[in-house]
Amino acid sequence: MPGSKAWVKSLGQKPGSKAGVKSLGQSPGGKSRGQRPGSKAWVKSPGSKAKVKGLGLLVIKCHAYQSQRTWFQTQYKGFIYVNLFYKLYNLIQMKKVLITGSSGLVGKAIQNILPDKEQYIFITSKDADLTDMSETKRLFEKYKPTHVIHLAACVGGLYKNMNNKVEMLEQNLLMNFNIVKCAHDYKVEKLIACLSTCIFPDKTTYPINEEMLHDGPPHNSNDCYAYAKRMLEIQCNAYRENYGDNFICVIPTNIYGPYDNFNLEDGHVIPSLIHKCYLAKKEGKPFIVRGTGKPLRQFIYSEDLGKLILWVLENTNERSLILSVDKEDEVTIEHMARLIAKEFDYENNLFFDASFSDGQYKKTADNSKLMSLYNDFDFIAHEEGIKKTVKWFTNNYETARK
Ligand code: NAP
Ligand code: GFB
Repeated sequence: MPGSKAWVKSLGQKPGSKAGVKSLGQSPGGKSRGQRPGSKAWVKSPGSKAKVKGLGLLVIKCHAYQSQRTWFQTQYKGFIYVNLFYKLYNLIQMKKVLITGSSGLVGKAIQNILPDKEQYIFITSKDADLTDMSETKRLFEKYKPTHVIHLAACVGGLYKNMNNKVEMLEQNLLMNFNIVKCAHDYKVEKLIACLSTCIFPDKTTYPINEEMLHDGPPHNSNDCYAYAKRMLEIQCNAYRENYGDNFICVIPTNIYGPYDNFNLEDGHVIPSLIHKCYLAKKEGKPFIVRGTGKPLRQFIYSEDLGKLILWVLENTNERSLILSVDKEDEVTIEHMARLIAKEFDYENNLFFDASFSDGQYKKTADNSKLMSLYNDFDFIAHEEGIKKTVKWFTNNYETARK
């Protein structure tokens, strides 16, 4: 076959050489032996100049092909060496990023966007109950992480916070205390702890920024969760000041996206309303939105937040940083409820039940510090984020948390 080693080998021989002649002789329907290529008769025969030119071109092509092949082989070998070197470099760098809460909304988003997961260790409560110090220690002993992204928490929407204050306080206090202490004891190079804008003071001026965290009590609907998160910030700062540990806090606003908790009672507003609208449409019932729909929120899509957290891991050691869309993108609960109803083509069946609490009216966050560090970040539009989340939920209804 042309281009095959045998074929190239045969053609590589100079015309008139034994091998060359022999192979030529064998070509299907080949010429009679009298007009052997290169023989006087052959040279004299009509069109020989063209034949010679053709042959010449062929040889050049083969040589070109051969040198191309060699070039590719060299490149490929080069690629192997670079790849090997990169792997060795990472090994030497020994960067091991332990991510707690990996099965959650934000943890899954980070897993989805990470091109190369080699350096990352994804932990869930099945690996270790982080409220238990001995289990947390065992985790650090086993993996000896160089970096930690601490996402694990006892999390829920307004109604879960209002009805499970002890759990929200104790679970989060224990997990956070154990993680920060182990991060120090195991000499972690960088810890990213995750707070929330709902922990800022309720009675304050807007927009709120990173420095205003302890300027007053949080909203009473989530005060226990809020104080547990405030203690996490205090603990990180204590290690920064006393030991110079690079422990930093990121502060997201309300997050939504695939893999969220779509529980009708405990979930945050967007996943709960997506589930409610799904059922309302299926059963032909009214789509009930709790409260007045007037409260204001800034919503960030989970994968946008994932990208920002990975960016923080590599690019900044700011003590605390709000991760949010602009304050101009703050919207009412009603606005998001109508986007959801539109996705289900169920707009005309949406009603508000003001007998339910509205919770905090607003918690407008100032993202100018983030924008001063990363000003061209492209946040996904609410319409597109809701479309993706509704699609994910309807496609994964059987397995979704609910
Ligand atoms: P999530 O979906 O509820 O996931 C929570 C994660 O924590 C899960 O992976 C869970 O593991 C793990 N976890 C819970 N209890 C644990 C325990 N005792 N031991 C070990 N792991 C445990 O949470 P999320 O919405 O992704 O939130 C991620 C972070 O962002 C949290 O720190 C949260 O406070 C913060 N935040 C969330 C929002 C929001 O709107 N969702 C807003 C601002 C800040 P299992 O699945 O194995 O139980
Ligand atoms: O996301 P969410 O539960 O919590 O949103 P917060 C609550 C707002 O959505 C309130 C309205 O104004 C509710 O009246 N809402 C309407 C609903 N329908 C529903 C529904 O079916 N379910 C829910 N959950 N809300 C949380 C804190 O505050 O913010 C958490 O409690 C956490 O600790 C989270 O930090 C980010 O935005 O009010």
